[in-house]
Amino acid sequence: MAFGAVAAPLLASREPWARADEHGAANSPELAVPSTPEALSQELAAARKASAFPPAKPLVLSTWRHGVPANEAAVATLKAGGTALDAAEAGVMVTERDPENLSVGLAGLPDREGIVTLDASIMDHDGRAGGVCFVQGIRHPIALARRVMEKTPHVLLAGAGAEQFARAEGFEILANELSPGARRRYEAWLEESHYEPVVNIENQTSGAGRGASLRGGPDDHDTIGMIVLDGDGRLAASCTTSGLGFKMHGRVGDSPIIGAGIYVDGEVGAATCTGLGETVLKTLASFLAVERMRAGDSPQAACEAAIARVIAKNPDPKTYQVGILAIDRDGRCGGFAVQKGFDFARSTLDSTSLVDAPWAV
Ligand code: SD4
Repeated sequence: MAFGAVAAPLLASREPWARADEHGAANSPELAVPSTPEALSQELAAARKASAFPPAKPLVLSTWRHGVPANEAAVATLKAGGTALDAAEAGVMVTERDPENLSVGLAGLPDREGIVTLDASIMDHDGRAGGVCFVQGIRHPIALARRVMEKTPHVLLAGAGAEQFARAEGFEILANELSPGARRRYEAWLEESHYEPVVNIENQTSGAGRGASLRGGPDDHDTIGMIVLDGDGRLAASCTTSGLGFKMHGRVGDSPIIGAGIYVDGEVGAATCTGLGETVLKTLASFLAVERMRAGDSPQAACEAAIARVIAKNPDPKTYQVGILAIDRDGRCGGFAVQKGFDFARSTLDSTSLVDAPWAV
């Protein structure tokens, strides 16, 4: 797979998601946009040799623009003395509890039966991992995933069994009611009951794009994935989602699967994926990216290699989106996507910026 088709500004800046003075992104010298085509192609070449960002530690990356407030919570956790694992959990909980975010947590889009089922996973520096899938009524599936990691001999609990464990751990199981936004979308979807994933739907169902009209009704991608390197050099990753909107009842995506939605190797780096989970499940793209970093790739090159594999193994890349983020233990980072439209939040202790990822096709 050649990446000659890459035409996007690698790691270029964009309009800040919120006020520049709030997030510190707009005038950051590390995010200068190339002003001419020549400058752009030089930047492309340079950025593909090494990440356009200088290494940073601590560092937090998360998927899509809803990652901006999530990153800020993760950074606050680090500043308060929390570990990478604490930050990865606390960060995505912001997204899980946003009652208006239709893409993560209980307010998310339901499956075809009108039921919201949630997937989440978490992994730490030492290779410990936990996940839950196909759970209902859990406000913070990421916290339950951490509990699976810390309190059971297992890695993944599903459905009723995961809920039983949640009850035993004192989690409240909430009634399965659709949020007003999700109900509206579901009712619109029922009119045609046609399943067609929409590329980059996250940015229409969260943050500034929330409320924008959606093509044809059916929505699909719903996830936040976060990777964290803390000041002590410890890594962690988390991922939480309501999965593809209007999926079949019982469908589980890549997000709770270690190696697919997230992967961490404390000696190497961490990665997380978002997008059409079936394509990621078939390629274990997060694991692949970490293995590429182990073999010497920069995080950016590792992300490009993982997306190349996704495209090689899944036909018609114009019909789906996958985005991947990676960091290594030195605080270098990368991001890449199958196609245009994937953005991610990058935070140091001092500032958060929203970054357009480069893409392949
Ligand atoms: C899934 N990967 O359930 C998730 C959805 C997603 O951006 O990431 N959307 O397939």
